[in-house]
Amino acid sequence: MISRKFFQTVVSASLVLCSLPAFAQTSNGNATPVTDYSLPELLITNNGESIRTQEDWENLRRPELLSLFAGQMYGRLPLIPVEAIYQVRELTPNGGETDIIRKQVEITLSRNGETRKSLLLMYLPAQAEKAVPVFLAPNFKGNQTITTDSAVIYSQYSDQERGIAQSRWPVQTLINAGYGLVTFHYFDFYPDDPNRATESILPLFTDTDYDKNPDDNGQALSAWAWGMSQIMDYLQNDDQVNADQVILMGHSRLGKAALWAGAQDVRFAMVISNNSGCGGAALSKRVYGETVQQINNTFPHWFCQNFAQYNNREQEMPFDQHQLLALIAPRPLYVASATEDQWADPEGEFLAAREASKAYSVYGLEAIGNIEMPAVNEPVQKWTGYHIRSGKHDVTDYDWDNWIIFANKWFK
Ligand code: GTR
Repeated sequence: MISRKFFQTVVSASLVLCSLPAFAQTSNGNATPVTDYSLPELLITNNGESIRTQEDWENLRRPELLSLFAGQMYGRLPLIPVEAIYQVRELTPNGGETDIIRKQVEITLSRNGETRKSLLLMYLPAQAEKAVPVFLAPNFKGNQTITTDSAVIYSQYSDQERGIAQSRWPVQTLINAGYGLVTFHYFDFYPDDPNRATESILPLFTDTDYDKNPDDNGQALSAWAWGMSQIMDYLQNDDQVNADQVILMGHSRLGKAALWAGAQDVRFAMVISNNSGCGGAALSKRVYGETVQQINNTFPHWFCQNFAQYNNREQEMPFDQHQLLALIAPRPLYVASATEDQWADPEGEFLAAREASKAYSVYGLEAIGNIEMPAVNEPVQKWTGYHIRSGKHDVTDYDWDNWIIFANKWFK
């Protein structure tokens, strides 16, 4: 639990940002006012010191914020190394017929007498003369669902049909742009069900009985983020991948996990959040769309137990999601929203990204800055990027095209 003194310090350091009320549509169609709220300061430490330099940000404020998110929201996992074995299960080099290399790598992770496996599906440009930048993006339904390619090995926890999710995965577009794609089924690290914790990676470290665990123990979001870092370990060992140019992309709940992974693990060179909403890029204190109570009740296995203390108490939270986005600084960050995804609060996602610009300014970098919310389908791309596209909660070619343009700014 946070101490009262700490809480008061943070509250007194708050900045009143919004005293509207603006009116908003929630997913059930009710117009609800966005309540008055104030955001905890980004660049003032718990002791009230102002952060002006890169060193102070990295040595003082960044660790405080990381610890707050770990202790109060996403939970902690022990930073104990596990034994990792990498095995190439299938490799199709360019046989003259295609410009794509397909590679499927199994990662076996062991500790504490427990073993878990994750299967990576990789597509890489065959013409590349050197190691390539890659998008690392978990999939929802199994590797075989992202393409109709019949050589793709089924992910262990999925029997869903080949190709059913292919509209979200423009493999050829990525290859043409010179990028590789690395994907895996997120169930590999925690099958997304509160009753399946024993099948997750948690038993490698800890008891899965919630009652026996400290309230800051990580659950599914932590496990997914941890998995992303394990994959990063593998990518650092793969000569065909430029491990200094790994772009982590996650959609929706996987956008939440990608942000948490990117915040903790600075090896990810760029992070993209797509429609990540509550617990992702959206400000919780706006209480617009999905609320803290709704997310904790529907998904009791996502966050740590401590997070439930903020159910219906968003204004008492000593942190908010602009601070999570700031933890990506100085690395490029892109936040994407969709007009029909009001459940994820597009404006709250934008405002968090805008506030996070302050952390980039500490590095002298021009992030999206203090602008108004951009018009629909008019991306803003500075050191950080943002767009709101027309349409629903989804991953579309429009999103990928803009992420490629953004990635090209840094990696080409
Ligand atoms: C919803 C959830 C959101 C988002 C979404 C998804 O049911 O309320 O927070 O994570 O699922 O992951 O598709």
